[in-house]
Amino acid sequence: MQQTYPFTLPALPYPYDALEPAIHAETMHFHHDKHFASYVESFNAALKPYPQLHGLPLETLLENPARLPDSARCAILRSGGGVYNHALFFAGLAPADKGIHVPSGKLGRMIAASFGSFEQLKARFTQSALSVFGSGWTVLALAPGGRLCIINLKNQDTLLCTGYRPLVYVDVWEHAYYLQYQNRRAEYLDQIWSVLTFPQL
Ligand code: MN3
Repeated sequence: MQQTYPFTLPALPYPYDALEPAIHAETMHFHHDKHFASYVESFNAALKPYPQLHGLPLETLLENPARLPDSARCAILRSGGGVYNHALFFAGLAPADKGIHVPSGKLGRMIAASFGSFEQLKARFTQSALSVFGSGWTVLALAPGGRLCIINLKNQDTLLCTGYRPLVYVDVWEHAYYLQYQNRRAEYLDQIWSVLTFPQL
């Protein structure tokens, strides 16, 4: 996010109902306009008393925990992580008829080399996302050595500082699917592939 304090909620790059039937408009409204918005709000509130941090972009703030004031470190990392993760998640979704939903080119070849096939990546990713205990995220990431891996993140942790580059992000907090799928996380994970997009490497 190329923003500094005060941060604003990025608009969805597609209409609220554009991801149906995988993700219904009602879920998108709550998730984007309430949950994501409240992370932006609490991030700004945590930064407000510290003018020395106001000129720094989100990534810089999260990458340098030691620079943050002791009294606000936890609040800034949690709320900023929520802003960062949701920004990546929503930007990584697209209507079924737009964006790359089946990886091709270099990434397609890397997936075949690392997982055997796209179907096997999906199975492994789903298994990992089902194993998230409590709240968190599942991410397909490029490791520093160029290897692909699937990583679960707890709460609003991020991959910043790790050297891993996130490629595909899935929110597995219950608020991401409960309205539509209730406890059926596996069904949400099965449906989300039709709207998840892959970058061109
Ligand atoms: Mn969420």
